[in-house]
Amino acid sequence: MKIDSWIFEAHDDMKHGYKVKDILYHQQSKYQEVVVLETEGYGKALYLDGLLMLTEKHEFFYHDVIVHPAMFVHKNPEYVLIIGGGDGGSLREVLKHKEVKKVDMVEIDEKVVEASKKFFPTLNIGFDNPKANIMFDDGIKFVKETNNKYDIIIVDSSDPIGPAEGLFNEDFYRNAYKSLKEDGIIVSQVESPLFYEKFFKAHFEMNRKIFPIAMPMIGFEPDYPYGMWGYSFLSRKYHPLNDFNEDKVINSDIKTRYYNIEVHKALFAYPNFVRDLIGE
Ligand code: SPD
Repeated sequence: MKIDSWIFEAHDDMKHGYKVKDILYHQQSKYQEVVVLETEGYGKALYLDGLLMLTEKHEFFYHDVIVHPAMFVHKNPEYVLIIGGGDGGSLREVLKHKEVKKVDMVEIDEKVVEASKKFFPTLNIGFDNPKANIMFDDGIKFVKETNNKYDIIIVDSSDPIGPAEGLFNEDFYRNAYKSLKEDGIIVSQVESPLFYEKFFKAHFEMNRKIFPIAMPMIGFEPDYPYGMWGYSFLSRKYHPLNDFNEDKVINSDIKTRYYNIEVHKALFAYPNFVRDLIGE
């Protein structure tokens, strides 16, 4: 990865960049290149294999969406599994929910957690929480082998190339389905419908064969190319709108910077090209 006064996440026909002040961490782990930079205007940034995972300034857009809609729709989310999520952002948001009794986090790469512990004080606040159980293991293997049953599974992965590739295939989702209680919900990051159209379409075709409810959430995430970001809401029972009890949000003291009742509903309001992609 080339880093000088600018850093670019480069794709075939476009690139997305930030002005760099300093390189704080640059290591090749067993799995990927892990880089933490101090940027000029966006705080610290985490890159894995040259792809931007987050900036301190804007990570809340992503972590609010990957966590809160499912946590508020579920009637009593006590047991949560996070696959990936080594920066700690999803764990921080899950732990805001008082019903939570235990969070298992399965991160493949210890270096990502190490980088977060050293450089991301606003993200790493959950690692020492007594409800959090951090495991360094392969999430694919974990869901295949575990007998645990979770209320919520959050797949906070990197992109579908490199170590996270297997987190997007059918075997993984069939095993994850079995690791849910009968009213469990899975939320995954599924890239941008503008950028990975075929992948996005295939993800929902595949998951409609597994889950009674498999719906996209379309959010905004300025850290990523194009800004429009997709997540999947895969549910064994609860519908994200019909079973959404707004009072649960109104009566909660959880502070969020992006998520609210109207944003929750808007995540399921699809532009026409997304409707076409998912065959609606
Ligand atoms: N293109 C970037 C997709 C990365 C999604 N995961 C981000 C991890 C933040 N916890």
